[in-house]
Amino acid sequence: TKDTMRIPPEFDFKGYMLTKAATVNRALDLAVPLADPRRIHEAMRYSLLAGGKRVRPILCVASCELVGGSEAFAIPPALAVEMIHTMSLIHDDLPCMDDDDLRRGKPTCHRVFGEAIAVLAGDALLSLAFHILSNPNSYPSSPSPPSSLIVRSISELAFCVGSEGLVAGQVVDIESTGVSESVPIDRLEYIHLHKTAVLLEASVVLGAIIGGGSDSQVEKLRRYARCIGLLFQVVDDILDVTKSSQELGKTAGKDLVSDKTTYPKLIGLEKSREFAEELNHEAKQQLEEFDSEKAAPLVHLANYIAYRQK
Ligand code: GRG
Repeated sequence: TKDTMRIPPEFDFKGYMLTKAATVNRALDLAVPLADPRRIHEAMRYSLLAGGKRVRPILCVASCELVGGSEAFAIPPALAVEMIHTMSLIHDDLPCMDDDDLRRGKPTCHRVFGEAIAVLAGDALLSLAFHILSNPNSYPSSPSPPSSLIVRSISELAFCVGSEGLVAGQVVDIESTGVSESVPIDRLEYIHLHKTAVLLEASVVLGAIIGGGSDSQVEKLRRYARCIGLLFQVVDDILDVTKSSQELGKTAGKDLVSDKTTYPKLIGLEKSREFAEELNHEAKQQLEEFDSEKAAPLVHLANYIAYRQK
């Protein structure tokens, strides 16, 4: 019947994520060999291959394939965004920033290799990301993508990491930490858009650019990524409250006693859940003009971010 025809065909999301993550992991492993000096490459590999979910590289590949590009074109930008993600985590964990001992369930880079090597491992990953993205020989396809598309993606990524992107988010976050009054909601949103959404945006946009997407497709996918970036953080805040209240066996969780400003603190749990629903809906609206079968990975990725349990 008409109705059953509208139901999108079955899509094996788990299988999709596992397959793509395995491809990305193999390429990451090859991209950072244990060259000399050994210690720095050990540190880079330690953090890069520590078992992240690979959400950013998978978004990059999915977006490239959605606009009709090949997976091979998306591999260098996918590696680049994961390297930048990892370097931002290494630097974020340093004693001069968040001073964390654990990351992805393992001791942080500076805990294992010392602060100097951890700073340098972050710097080296940032540099390697741009080397891989800009070098036509990194593309496991012949021919490699047109150089005009490569240049556009370099510019996009460079802007997103810099002082109006990731770094801006981190700076405003630092400036907002430890202040006695709670952070206003527009500033909270600014921090999330810059610390989290901007790199998800670059991941999706780089995939769309390198895959040969039109300007209007790139902009649709950019809006999709911004929505899921903010969604990621709103859900994080919600899980913070619900998880800790479960753990403590009462309604008020650790979130309400910690000094971190969160969405549930500012607008309440119910409104936060509504906001998450709206963001998920808005993200999917951006995909409406694409072929629904081809858009399935990005639709499921939005749901995965919205309905995850940790
Ligand atoms: C970029 C030059 C430069 C400096 C870094 C430290 C810093 C500036 C920015 C901090 C960025 C930061 C730590 C953002 C939080 C990102 C985030 C949402 C992490 C969690 O991502 P997941 O869940 O992690 O995808 P996995 O481990 O699965 O990869």
